[in-house]
Amino acid sequence: MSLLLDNEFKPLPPDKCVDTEAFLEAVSHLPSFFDCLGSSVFAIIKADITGNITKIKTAYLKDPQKFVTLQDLLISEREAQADKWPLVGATLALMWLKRGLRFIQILLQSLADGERDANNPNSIRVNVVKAYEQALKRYHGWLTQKLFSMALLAAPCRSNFLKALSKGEDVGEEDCLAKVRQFLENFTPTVDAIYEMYTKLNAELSYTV
Ligand code: 03F
Repeated sequence: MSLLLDNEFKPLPPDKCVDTEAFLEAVSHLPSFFDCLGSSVFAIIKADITGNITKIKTAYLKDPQKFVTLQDLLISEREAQADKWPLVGATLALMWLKRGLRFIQILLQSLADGERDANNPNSIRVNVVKAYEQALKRYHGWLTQKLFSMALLAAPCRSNFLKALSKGEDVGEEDCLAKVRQFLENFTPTVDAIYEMYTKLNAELSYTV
């Protein structure tokens, strides 16, 4: 079993266009992480992320030579379904997937930066709440926010979370955090580039679920 963090994202090219196939390969390793977390609330999150990856992959496989970058996919959908876009297909799936990726990025960054509750140093609550408030909360109505509260109660402690990232391998905490920092080196620019693409194409929606 390999370290989850060994499945790194590719470096972003100078034009900041994200390669669709490499992106799909990299995100495909994320859902299995939720299996180590136990609570059934994580199954809901896993299903949402997996569903979005599948939707993007299905759109991509219709014409891999045409949809080399994620931007190619979005622009093609905009042309084909101008009346409904961006509320369609891969565009909508990636809109939500990127919010989950932003959540993961902020959570990992906060852990790497050593942000902790001094009274409860083995809790990741402050890190998870920070990530939620910045990445997802504004898109969630009260019911989904309740679901978040349930997930928060079921969240693992810091040491178990780091162990889960290491897929049970016996690596020390500092080694694991070093891997987290290395993982973020390509992950953060990729997530940023996807956000910039949504802004540039005016594809971002702000409705709540
Ligand atoms: C909208 C919406 N999706 C969906 O309705 C909500 C699903 C449940 C969200 C529950 C909130 C949970 C927050 C996370 C708490 C985690 C606690 C952490 C403990 C560690 C969209 O769904 C569909 O996606 C779209 O396809 C559809 O068309 O309107 C559209 C129609 O609806 C969301 O809000 C996206 C939720 C993404 C959550 C990501 C959470 C990631 C959690 C943990 C990450 C752990 C870190 C892993 C590290 C791996 C490192 C390598």
